[in-house]
Amino acid sequence: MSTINEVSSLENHSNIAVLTLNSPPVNALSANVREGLHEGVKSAIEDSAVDAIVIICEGRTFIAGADITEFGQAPKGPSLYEVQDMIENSTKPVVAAIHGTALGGGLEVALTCHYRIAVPSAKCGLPEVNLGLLPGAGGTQRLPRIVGAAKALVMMTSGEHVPAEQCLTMGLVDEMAEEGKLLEGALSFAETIVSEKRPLVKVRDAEDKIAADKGNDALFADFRKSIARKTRGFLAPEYNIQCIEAAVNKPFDEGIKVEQELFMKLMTGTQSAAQRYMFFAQRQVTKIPDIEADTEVKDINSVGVIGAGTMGGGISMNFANVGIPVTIIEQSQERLDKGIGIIRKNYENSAAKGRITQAQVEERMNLIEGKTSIEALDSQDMIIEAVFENMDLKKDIFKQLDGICKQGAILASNTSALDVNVIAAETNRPEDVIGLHFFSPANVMRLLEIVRGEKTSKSVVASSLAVAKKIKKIAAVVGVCPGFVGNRILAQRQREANKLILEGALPWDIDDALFDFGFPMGPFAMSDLAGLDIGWNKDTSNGESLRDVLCEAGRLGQKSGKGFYIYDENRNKSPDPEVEALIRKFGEERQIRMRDNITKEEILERCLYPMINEGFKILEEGMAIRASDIDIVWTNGYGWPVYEGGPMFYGNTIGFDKVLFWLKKAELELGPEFKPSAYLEKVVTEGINIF
Ligand code: T1G
Repeated sequence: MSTINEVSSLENHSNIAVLTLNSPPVNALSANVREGLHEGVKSAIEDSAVDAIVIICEGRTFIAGADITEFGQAPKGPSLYEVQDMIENSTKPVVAAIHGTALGGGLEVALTCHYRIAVPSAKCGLPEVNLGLLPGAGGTQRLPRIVGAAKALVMMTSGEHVPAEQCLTMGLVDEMAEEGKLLEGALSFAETIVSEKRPLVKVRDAEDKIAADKGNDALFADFRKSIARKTRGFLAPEYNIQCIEAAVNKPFDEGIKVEQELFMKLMTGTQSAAQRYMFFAQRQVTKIPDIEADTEVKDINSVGVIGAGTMGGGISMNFANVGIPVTIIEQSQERLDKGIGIIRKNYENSAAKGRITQAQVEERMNLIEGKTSIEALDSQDMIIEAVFENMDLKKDIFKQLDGICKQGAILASNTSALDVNVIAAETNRPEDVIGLHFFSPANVMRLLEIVRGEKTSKSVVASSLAVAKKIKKIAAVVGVCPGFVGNRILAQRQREANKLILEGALPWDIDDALFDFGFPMGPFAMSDLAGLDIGWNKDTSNGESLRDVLCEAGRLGQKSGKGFYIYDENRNKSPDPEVEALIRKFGEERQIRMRDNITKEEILERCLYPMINEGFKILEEGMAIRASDIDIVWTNGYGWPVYEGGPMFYGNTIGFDKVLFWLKKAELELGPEFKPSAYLEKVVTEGINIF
């Protein structure tokens, strides 16, 4: 065996040269890996004893893409194109032996090999779209030539990782090896290729799969329509489609030019910068500086949930979905049956949509047991309280749990705003108490705020992070403060949105501005969806607030067919002049001077800049570990468009100095609520990088 460089080696197995890459964690195409590939294939080609070459990787996976950490750096070593040319133009067959995930540039390298073999557990994909990019090493031109335009459209705009069996069916993989025996399988496959004198298949020359789609504009038009809603605001999906159109309608090399031009546009744009930032932010968020790697992580093999309402039901489904038995507690059998009935309905809806099988519905329902006595929670590893937001009720429940639950059980509250330290103080084991703030619908929303109390043990935090990963949540560890991170920042936007409508901006103007920015819905449409009467009491209502006025007018939101908007029978909303009149009257009665020159830009500044400012206050107070954690919370729980990177990344994109200047001006003109965070001032004056 000869070492090519620190991440690659070459060894002849009789007449087959095996080029092995070993560059943890995911054999990304760093300069070293590219050099290893280039030099390894070159010397194997030059070795007269060699008839074929196998490229294989050590570690958890085949090449998982270009090395994203090298983006934006000065290029070193051979380019990916040079590597691919060396492989594709080899005079000896080159076989890619795939395990783990062959993704992005990794699959593009494999597509320049003449043959591909994989183990059944392997997956292949071109997920560059998730980084705001497109495959920039020929993948946009080679993939359609192997799987056809229709499949390439789905793979490249969804970024899905396609299982090996499907890859074999699609022709993306030519041979399957036995699980765990990839090298043996690859060597015998290479032998067969040599002994049967099989051709050096260059994917770039394959035309049969795309021939049928030439000029088929309807295919692309229909596909664009089918993903329009899901990809609203993103540039990359459209650019991926344009590359596939080029692959179908242009010669290979011209298609490559289209790919290169559109790739550079995305690579140098803010969207991809934001999405790459979010890629690493998602990997950083689980790293808690003061929690060592050897911190005890408790096994959570059974869970208790208190409350079978919307949150309790959704939370329970997360655990049943991954095979963890759940005991749900409700005050009455009737409420219990209602709650469990809704869980079954949700599962059956998923089965009806083909997302799960009926057998899985029964399997999960069998993992959910209902009880009407809290005494039943004496053996579970974790208990999650999900009753309505009332401190006295929660304190009482935790006092009871303290006397019932086994030692070492994690006692969690799903409170979305209350003080977890006060709740923990009701027990003799505050170190075992933590906040687990799920987002509604809890079985769908990926975000989980893990609220670390002042006495919460490191083991309980580490165990909660492990549980979050198990139930496929993106978890951020936050401190105890009103509204934690998400709701605390939301309050800033809500306050300004409510003030703006009394200054003359109409609810739909504000919603449109935030919708166009990329939020799935504006604050007023959101309020109508949730219901304007949450926490409203008609007996005590006195028309003091606009919400009082709307509710007193029977405008409770979607559920009453009208709120800030009026709704048709299909719940489609439209602006309502009656609301405009109500708002104007409300303003006149309070001598509020309204103006009609509030621009979209002003609405965005008024709604977004205070959010960024609050983010700085949260960092200042240590209520979040990193700025990127705040962005994780807002992109995964509150609809901040990921291609804008979250409030903190967005603030940096537009310039924290600009945000500071705006806040200072607003503080003078509009009030002390705009006072800039001291930390923001410090970051701007000292040029501190908060990322
Ligand atoms: N470059 C650099 N580092 C990477 C990386 C990459 N491509 N992929 C993963 N890592 C790091 C990651 O930051 C983490 O580091 C560790 O590896 C484990 O990752 C020309 C332009 C492969 C499915 O988009 O989807 O090719 O935190 O925690 O859950 O067309 O990583 O430990 O320090 O995610 O087992 C296209 C991205 C690139 C795939 C493994 N490729 N990676 O998941 O582990 S663009 C991708 C993933 C491209 C070409 C274009 C996943 C994974 P740390 P992890 P995992």
